[in-house]
Amino acid sequence: MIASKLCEDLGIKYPVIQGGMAWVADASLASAVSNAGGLGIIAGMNMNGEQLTAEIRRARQLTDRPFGVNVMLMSPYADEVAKVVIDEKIPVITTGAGNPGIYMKDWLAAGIKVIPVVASVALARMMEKRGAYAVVAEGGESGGHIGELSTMALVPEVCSAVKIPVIAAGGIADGRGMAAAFMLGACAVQVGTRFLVAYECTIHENYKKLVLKAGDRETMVTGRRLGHPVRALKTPLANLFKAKEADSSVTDEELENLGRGALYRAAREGDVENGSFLCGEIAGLVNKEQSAAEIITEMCSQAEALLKGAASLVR
Ligand code: TUI
Repeated sequence: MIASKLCEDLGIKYPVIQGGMAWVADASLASAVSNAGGLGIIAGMNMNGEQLTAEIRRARQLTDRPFGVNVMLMSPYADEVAKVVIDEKIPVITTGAGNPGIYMKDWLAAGIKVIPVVASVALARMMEKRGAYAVVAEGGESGGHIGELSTMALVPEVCSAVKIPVIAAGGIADGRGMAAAFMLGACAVQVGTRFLVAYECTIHENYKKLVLKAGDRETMVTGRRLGHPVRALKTPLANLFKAKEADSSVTDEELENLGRGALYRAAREGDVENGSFLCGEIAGLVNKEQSAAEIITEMCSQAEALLKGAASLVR
């Protein structure tokens, strides 16, 4: 059984945390992951306070197990979401796309375990000082908003810099990635892309089909010019965005407008032409639909077997 102290602290069976994916991570997926023994996460990114409260209550109908909320710091609703997690007594939150410093004091006073997603050693250190329970070290292999470093370099660098638990993310979709993350010093993994094709994931069928058929070179990064690089599948919108980004006659505002609503169009409407299908590099390994429980148990049993067998590699 692959487990760590983090599992005990969070009240989960397996050290697998679900990514807080905008327009994807709803009560259905989060409750399925929590029921399977992982930590389900509801994305706060695409909801105002009222909508998030309703989604949290829906998840409570679907599971008795602990689940968390992701606070996306670039969201226009971040302030409302930051308050709802306290009012609703959410036990654990992850944050993304920024520095959650301004909310930390209130969250910690409410007894919430705060797990910021970081893309650098500097932010990991700062979060440890501010009282974070753990950090997710997320490499640029991930889908969505990314930093500069790869998982292979970021995870051990963060592990060496802080004493709090480190959760690895970015490019992890099977037991091999999970075992490697443990070898780099992580004590849990955060998984996004593989959960996109879970039966309990409610995204549009077109999104699932694109992920299932994607090969190793079918994601790309756009948005660097705007200061928020995002990894997504190479679809018509991503290619158009890239072309416009390189064109100095296109203003930043025009670029922002091109991306507006694109996550919704992908995840909820399955609009292959005009949607932005956020997805990690590991999509090439994600080839079958399964339940969240199958995904988690398969990953953990494979990682356990690999870690147990690793001694045979050393003479
Ligand atoms: O947040 C994510 N992934 C996301 S958020 C998202 S929604 C979005 N939509 C449009 C544009 C941008 C985002 C889709 N995917 N992952 C966590 C993450 N956080 N990755 C990288 C970071 C990060 C980057 C820089 C965290 C902090 C940071 O710097 C903070 C600072 O002030 O030092």
